Amino acid sequence: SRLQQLLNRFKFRRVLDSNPQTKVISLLGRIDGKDAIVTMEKMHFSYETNVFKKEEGRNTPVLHNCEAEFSCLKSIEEMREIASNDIYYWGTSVLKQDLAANPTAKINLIWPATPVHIRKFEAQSFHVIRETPAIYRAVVEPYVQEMCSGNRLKWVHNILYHGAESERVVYKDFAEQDVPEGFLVLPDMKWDGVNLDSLYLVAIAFRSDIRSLRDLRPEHKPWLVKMLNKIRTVIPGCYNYAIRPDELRIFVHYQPSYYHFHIHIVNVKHSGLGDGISAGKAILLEDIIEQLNFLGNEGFMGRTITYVLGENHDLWKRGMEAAVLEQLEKDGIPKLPKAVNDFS
Ligand code: M7G
Repeated sequence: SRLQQLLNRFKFRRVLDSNPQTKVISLLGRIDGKDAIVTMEKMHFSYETNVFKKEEGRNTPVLHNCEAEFSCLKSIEEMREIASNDIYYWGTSVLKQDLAANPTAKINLIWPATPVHIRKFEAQSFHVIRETPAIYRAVVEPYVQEMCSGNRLKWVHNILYHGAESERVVYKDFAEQDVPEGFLVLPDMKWDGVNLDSLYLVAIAFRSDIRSLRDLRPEHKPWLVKMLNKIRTVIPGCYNYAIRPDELRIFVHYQPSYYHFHIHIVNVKHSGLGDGISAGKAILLEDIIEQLNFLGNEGFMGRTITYVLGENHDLWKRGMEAAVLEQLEKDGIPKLPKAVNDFS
């Protein structure tokens, strides 16, 4: 495969980040002289599966809940006991792997990676910041405009208009493809496509006038409600009803990485996603819809939004750092005492 060929030419430079809890490591390197980011994630276990089975005397198949072929214990191939003590036993094992049903790891490659990508993946410090409408207009909007130009949204346009990943689209809302209300749903790049416990889909709107949460106004409410309900109606069926509508965490990021309106759809069980679903980053679509009842005509454009921003994000140096210092002072939060470095 093309991915395999590219990875074969990968020349390692350094580790960008490594997280033993999420079992994710991100490496920076070069392929053919251009920057490349490889992210590897150890996959979770599978246990149960849902299948429809034909039963005697019925003409509609019945949904069966059963143990998956590669469920945790069934897949043990080799085993070594480390120790035991009283009623406690522990050891390590090698599990049977299968590329389709039980892969070992998920691998993402971004190539050629831009400096914005590299900074996003790199370990960094985060700050809670308050973005007022005035700061949005002065600092963020010009940045958003820059991010909308150039090639950064190419992958989105490829999906919407050029058939990229088309065989993976699980739902497409079409009256006509170019109807501004339309959207489609497909597996997110973050999902391994196998394990439903970590189900991660992304819904992408066809319209391009909504760059982020900030552009949402009360007139968009019916459209958002329609998408929310369509998603909850259709997605469980796409996955054999192994997931219920109320087990989908449906949210939007602020700040997003890509300024074309899209919605994250994730199994509620799944929380091992870095900061992707934490407070200060993910906002439930339900809450967005509800807030539009109260925000007045300009919608989110008139609201102060508090969120978490990493120091590597361009917005930090472009004005957010200064804004935070100003806000802390205005709120009367005491300045930190100057620390002397005493490590020796
Ligand atoms: P975001 O909130 O703008 O950025 O969401 P984030 O990456 O910081 O969460 C964009 C979502 O689209 C993310 O969940 C990405 O994993 C996903 N995504 C990004 N790209 C480049 C692709 C792609 O090419 N295909 C698919 N299927 N998903 C993508």
